[in-house]
Amino acid sequence: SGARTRWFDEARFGMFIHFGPYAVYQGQYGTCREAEWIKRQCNIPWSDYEAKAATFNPASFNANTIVQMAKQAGQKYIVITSKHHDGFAMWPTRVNRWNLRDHSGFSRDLLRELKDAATANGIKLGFYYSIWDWHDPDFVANFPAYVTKMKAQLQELVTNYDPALLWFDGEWTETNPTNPWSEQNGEDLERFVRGISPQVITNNRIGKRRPVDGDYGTPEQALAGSPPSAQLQETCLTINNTWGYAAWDTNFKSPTQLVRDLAHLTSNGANLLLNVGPTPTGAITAGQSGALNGIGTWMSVNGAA
Ligand code: FUL
Repeated sequence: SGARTRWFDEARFGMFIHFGPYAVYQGQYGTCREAEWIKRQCNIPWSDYEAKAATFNPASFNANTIVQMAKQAGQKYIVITSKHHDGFAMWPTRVNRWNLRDHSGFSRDLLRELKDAATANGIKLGFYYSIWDWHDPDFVANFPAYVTKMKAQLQELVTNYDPALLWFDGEWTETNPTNPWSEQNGEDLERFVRGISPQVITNNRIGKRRPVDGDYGTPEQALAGSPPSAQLQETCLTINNTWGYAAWDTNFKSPTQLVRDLAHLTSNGANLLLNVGPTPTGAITAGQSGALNGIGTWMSVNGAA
């Protein structure tokens, strides 16, 4: 795996993007506050969530602006949510109609735009893909049928967009005790995606986070020196508190803090995947772009980018 994962090991710093129809709620449903988990944590009925998703109109999403923002901050790769736990596909999948093209008035293909802008700027693009799917009844009712659909979606993503990396999630049992995802499912999925793209990198949540699952470990919101590991490591952090957009979450870390976190992680051989959560129109808030700008300033002052 050495040659295959080299770019990732050298990249050190990437941008995570959490974007989906949950952003339309802006972090609030009645008095309940949540972000990308709002459907589940705030008990929103599917009828409400689907109606809200139909109004999703990310017209201000500008792939080039986002890529430039990442680039000036010194980030070498971007990982965007292609499908989060709500099951909503951000690309025009043929597997179902629960996707941005078929379930909204918005016809652009944001993943394609981001791929093109990233490629033009020498930035690698990866996709987050949630195994856990709240929307598809087969996740609970007929898991093998669900897995078949999941593979069909991944086949689309890998063949149509040639992602450099796949960031799986939702394999756990902590908040989902009946989650059927197994070590064997993970190994099978790894063979499947590698069969389509021999170069693609995967994180350890493709399986059950054993050191043999995928290419790298994924500490979340945790800086603490993970014990020396057999695997590459990538810590993911939010700039404020939430992954998805929440209008009330203005608790932004300072550039100083973020540079410190980056230095801490990279000096321990880990990558940092730093998240932004665009607003429902697809804009990056001043709090988040300001933080990235501040990191970029430090990078250029110190000759690091
Ligand atoms: C977690 C998810 O449940 C969160 O919503 C977020 O995507 C984070 C990066 O991973 O497992």
